[in-house]
Amino acid sequence: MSFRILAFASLLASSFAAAQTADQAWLRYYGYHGGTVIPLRVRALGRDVLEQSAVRELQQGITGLTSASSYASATAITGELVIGTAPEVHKAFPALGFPIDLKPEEFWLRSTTYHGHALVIVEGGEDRGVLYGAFSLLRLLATGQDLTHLNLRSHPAMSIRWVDEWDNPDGSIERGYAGRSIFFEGGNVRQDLAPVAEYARLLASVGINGCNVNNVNAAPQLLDSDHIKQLARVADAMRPWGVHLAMSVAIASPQTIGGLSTYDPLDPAVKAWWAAKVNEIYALIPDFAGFTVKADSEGQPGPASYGRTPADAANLLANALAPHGGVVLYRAFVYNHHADWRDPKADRARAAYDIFHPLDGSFAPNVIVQTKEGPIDFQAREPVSPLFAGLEHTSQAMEVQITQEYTGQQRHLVYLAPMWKQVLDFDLRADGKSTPVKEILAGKSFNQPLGGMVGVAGVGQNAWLGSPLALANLYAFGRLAWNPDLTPEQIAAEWTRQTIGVEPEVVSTVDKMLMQSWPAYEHYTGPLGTQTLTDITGSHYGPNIESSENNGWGQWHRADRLGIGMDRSVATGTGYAGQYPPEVAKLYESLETTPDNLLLFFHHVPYTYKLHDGKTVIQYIYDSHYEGAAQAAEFVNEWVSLKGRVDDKLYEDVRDRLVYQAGHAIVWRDAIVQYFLKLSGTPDDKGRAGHYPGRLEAEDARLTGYKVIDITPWEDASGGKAVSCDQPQTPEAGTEQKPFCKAEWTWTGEKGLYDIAVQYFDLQPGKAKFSLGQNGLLSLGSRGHLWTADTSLPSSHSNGDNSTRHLVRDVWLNSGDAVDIRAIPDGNDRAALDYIEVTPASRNRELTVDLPCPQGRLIEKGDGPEAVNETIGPELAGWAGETNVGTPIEGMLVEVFHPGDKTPIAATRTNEEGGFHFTGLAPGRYRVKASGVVENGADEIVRLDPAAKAQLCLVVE
Ligand code: GCV
Repeated sequence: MSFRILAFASLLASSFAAAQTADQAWLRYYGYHGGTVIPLRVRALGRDVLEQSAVRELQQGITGLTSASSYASATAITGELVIGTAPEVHKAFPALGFPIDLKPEEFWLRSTTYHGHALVIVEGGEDRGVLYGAFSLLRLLATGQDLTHLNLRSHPAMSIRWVDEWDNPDGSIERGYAGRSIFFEGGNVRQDLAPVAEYARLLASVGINGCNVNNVNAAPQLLDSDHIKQLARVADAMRPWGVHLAMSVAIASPQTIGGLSTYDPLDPAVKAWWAAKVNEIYALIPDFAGFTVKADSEGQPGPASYGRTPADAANLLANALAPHGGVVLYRAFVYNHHADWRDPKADRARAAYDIFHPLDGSFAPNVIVQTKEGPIDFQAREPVSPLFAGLEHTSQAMEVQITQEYTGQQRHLVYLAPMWKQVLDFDLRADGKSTPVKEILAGKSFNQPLGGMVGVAGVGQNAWLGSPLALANLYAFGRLAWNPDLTPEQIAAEWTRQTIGVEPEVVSTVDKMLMQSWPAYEHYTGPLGTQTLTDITGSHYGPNIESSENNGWGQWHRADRLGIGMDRSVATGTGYAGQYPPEVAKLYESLETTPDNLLLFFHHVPYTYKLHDGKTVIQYIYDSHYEGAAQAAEFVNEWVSLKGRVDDKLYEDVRDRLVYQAGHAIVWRDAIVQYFLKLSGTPDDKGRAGHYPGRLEAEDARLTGYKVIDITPWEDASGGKAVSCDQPQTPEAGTEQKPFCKAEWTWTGEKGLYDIAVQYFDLQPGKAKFSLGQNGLLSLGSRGHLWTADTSLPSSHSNGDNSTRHLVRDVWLNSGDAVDIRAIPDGNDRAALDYIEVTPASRNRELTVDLPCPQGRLIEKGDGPEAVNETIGPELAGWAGETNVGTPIEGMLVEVFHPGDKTPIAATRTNEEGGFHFTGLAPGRYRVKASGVVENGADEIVRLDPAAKAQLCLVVE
């Protein structure tokens, strides 16, 4: 019996050395929180590669968990943590009488004693089970479970638990929002596959056993001999974690790269080509998982070209794969994207069932039909696909989207587990019996050999999914595919504890935010089953209501002056409702029994139609958008309440994302509300729609350089219009100053302290510069009066994709003050401006974006000290810059005087960010002067109070 204890420290070091690591997601192992102990000594009974991965992971994990906490090795129970397959465990500890009937992926975790020694045993059916058992044990430890009487047996509900990556050979990722591919670059597999191995480790930790690495819009060249060799390296990188490589293939490959004149699935030469190709793959990748196929869909060629069926194509590939144990995942996402929108009976939702249901029973045993969760395309809300009940003689997998294509593209927090869970739990009542989707996928309902879940992941080089909180979706996908009986709340809590923090308040706050995020998003985008109301022919991101209509894509909502919704009933509509088994069909057929949240998916109703609680549809549209946007704003407050309790960098990253989301939720809210207000002509009972207190439209401002433009679609700008700065960008003759555009308003409201939100369009490429000024001077508010529009948002023209807001806090306004925005455009970014919105100052400072002049206050020239109505402290810091758009000025002389004196008592020069800092000033009144570098300096009087720090902005004219 060999004891193989590895050096923990070196293991940790090697994991941190990799650029992109699993610990950036949830495998952080950062502190032990439980009330129990575990042996530090880990031993593998077998030598298999997966067992070795498991033993290393346990050593690394236990070391990380214990060393980062008060838990000391002295308190560890003596004895061993032993891992092995059932036969190995049985052989090593025959007296324990452990079971040997575990399924290959199953595991059993037990704590016991053996000859007086404590023993924790991770037993797996096969090596895969051992690996999953090891990760499960680590999860229990990391989430603080009591392991004193450990006795946990678990096996996956579904055999297929895959992620699909839609990566292209050039390194781009279709619908990916986290940077470039970890698999491909420049047409080939990347040299550096370290991130792939780390990704496989992450996947294995939640039980995912397959990874399809290329876009379902498949590049045929990946099947050539050279690329197969390259892909074998990917398979090698993932193998230690039990993640099997799969590929998407184009059904036309025999013709496009095989040199045949046809790709007819029934042609013998085509069959021979695929058989040879599959043999070639297995010679290099013996554990190859199989093929995924998108055919006859969105321009992809398919069997329909030869009058053949999807079953013909699927079986062709399945027969080639069968001798090697491979499978075909044939996607049911087959529909006509040139449908006739004038035809009231046309309905894309019907397509999958219409095409695949008649083929039930004709697929080879190693074919799995892969169906998206809903009948359209990953919308914020859809009913469950009826096809799950329509294939009783076919293995099935459900495809969900982890990458948030239609659900905020990772810029918005949307935790998708509650959506998936609703689908998994939905009882389709096939044959009048209980047939929840999760049991169909598990193969139980219809007694099928295979089945499972496929998650379109879209991981990239940018911290896997770009947004830290979006990783909860990848985690949840794996956990649900393993055990669909888990609740989204349980999964959220598990993930948060492992990833964000363990303090009860941290866990409960993050979990609450996660759980509220999908409903919030649905509310401020497309409620009542209207789908997402986004730009469906473009970005799939910002609002564009009419993009769904008058085209063949079939994402119609049929909104007109009188009503909204698709009639999909059997009696008067497209008949889609009739594709469900009778009990469910009946539910959706009737207006009365259709749940409100799917009403407009199934029925066309007038805006005045009353929902179950008596509220009209139009009022619900208004209310839900205001509530959703308010909820998005609340996420910021919730997260801010965790300041100091979560990692600082994570805190700032997430806060900035949530601030952005809150702003974009307002763009959504206003777009949908003003559109339906105009279309329906029905006012908002609560008087909000069309009324924006404190909003000053850019098109109503006194404009210098700026000109008024129409925004398309009109609903994406307040009032449909904005202003754009089309000034030439070369400096004016004889000056170094770039011309700027200006929009100026007169504040006619009460005097007081306000926050000013500036709504503008941030286009790429280009980084326009903005400043907010008052009475001709730059520098208003506590922070952020200067900013650069440098965010990367979709679309190349100004619209709801890139409409974003910047907030300046604490601006003192007197009635009659002139307030202005000045901007210098850059490249394609024309510094387009929609409006400013002035609201009473909020107390929540955390919304402030960190920019120069933190907490500074402008003291106007000529104002006496009595004008300084703020107490400020014995420490004086500030920022000096140019008036126009506030370029910071380096090297200015800043002097502090007693008022009336000519000799300064302190002096310094501004640094490269225009900043300066004095300490040790006695409380009192001072004159502060900035001069030099530019001719006219600024001269201000401030009062220093012992209680607080003073920060001052000096404006140089
Ligand atoms: C890979 C949607 C996406 C497409 C995707 C397609 C699919 O239509 O927008 O990018 O193509 O689904 O699932 O095949």
